[in-house]
Amino acid sequence: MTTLLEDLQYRGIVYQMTDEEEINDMLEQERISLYCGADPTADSLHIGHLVPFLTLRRFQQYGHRPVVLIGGGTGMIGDPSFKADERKLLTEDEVDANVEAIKRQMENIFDFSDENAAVLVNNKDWLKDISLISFLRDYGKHVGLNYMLSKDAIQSRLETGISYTEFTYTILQAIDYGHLNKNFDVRIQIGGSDQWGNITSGLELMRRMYGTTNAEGLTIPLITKADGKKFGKTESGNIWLDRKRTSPYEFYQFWLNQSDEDVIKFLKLFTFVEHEEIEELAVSVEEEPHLRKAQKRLADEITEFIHGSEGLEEAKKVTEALFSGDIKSLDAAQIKDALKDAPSAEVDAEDNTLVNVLVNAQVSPSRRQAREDITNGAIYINGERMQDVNHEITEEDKINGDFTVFRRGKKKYTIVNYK
Ligand code: 383
Repeated sequence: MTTLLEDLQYRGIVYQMTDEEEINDMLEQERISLYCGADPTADSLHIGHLVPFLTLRRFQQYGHRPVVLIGGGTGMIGDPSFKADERKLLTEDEVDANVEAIKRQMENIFDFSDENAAVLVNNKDWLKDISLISFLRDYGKHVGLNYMLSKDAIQSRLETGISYTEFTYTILQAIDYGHLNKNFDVRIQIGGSDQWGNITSGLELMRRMYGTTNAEGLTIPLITKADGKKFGKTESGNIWLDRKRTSPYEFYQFWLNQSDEDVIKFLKLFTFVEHEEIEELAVSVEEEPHLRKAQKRLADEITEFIHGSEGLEEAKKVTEALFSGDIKSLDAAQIKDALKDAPSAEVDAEDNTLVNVLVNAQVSPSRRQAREDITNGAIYINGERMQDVNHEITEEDKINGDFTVFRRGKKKYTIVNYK
């Protein structure tokens, strides 16, 4: 049997550990509690949050208890770690609303019911009661200024500027670790590599305040891509877990489109697929890359995990419809979603001969070409071939009485709206 730490190492999940031997002993000999936090800076998590929280789940599968922290208190301040600029403060109402939204997402990711059920906490519950005098006397007194200034995570900000507010952030996260260690017996804090400074601040504060020596920290590497581009971003921005921000189809496509160079690494980091199967998929990437088996497995696994089996089915249905051209099987919202990146045009509803619409919407470059395209069978209206040069666009050709999807040739889609 692989140990938990061996599994994490196989998957490339471990970047730094305060004490590898201690951590391994703890994990092998005891059932411990450990935590990871997220600040409610938006009303959804994005895939940049996934690896740390999936890692918490891996610990849960090995019998440990995850404590999931949502930073309703720290979210009022803003973590400066490796951030180029000062954050704009959110209002308390905004933060509270974001906390609720993220809570719901966490509830989908973790098991809150079994034996070593996950626990969800909000640091506003304890941070809000600390008075200014207590903050300065009871906590601040144990934190050396040189120590804080030496942290990599804020070094760059010393040049560009950092407010006292954000500078203090690390003390709040340190207070959290102490609180969770005392009240929930939390022994490890995990986070992305950007959190190393905050995690070690916590250990330092606990050692000084309470003499704690049985707590550790572990960080996860920054996720990189073989092409050097930033992971997790597309043209349209972040890939979010909230389906209203990133649809299951778009989410699925994101994973399906990962390169052969990256796909095995991502299978290890983002899925619970067993080592043996991952190795088989690695062989498949080498020997039969055109089948894209690894990409399909990756996309299936994560989409189902985040959006459930219905979400995955929907994503596949849209993918399939677009591939076969049978878009009639989709509803209006699914079509818009599938063709989000396709060009769209607005044409005069009165000027409704097919030839004119094709030219005005720039589907075909000229009237002559449009007629040729039609007779050649290259033009599709809502997925159905149209070979009548004299066709006129009527209400029947409008999906929901609203828009028409034209296709020229195999793949060139255009969405046409009417004015
Ligand atoms: C707050 C209070 C705690 C412990 C942690 C926090 C949040 C932490 C933070 N984390 C990031 C976030 O919220 O800012 N100060 O967006 C991200 N995390 C995780 C991981 C990551 C980090 O939520 O590297 C990516 O997802 O640590 O950037 O007591």
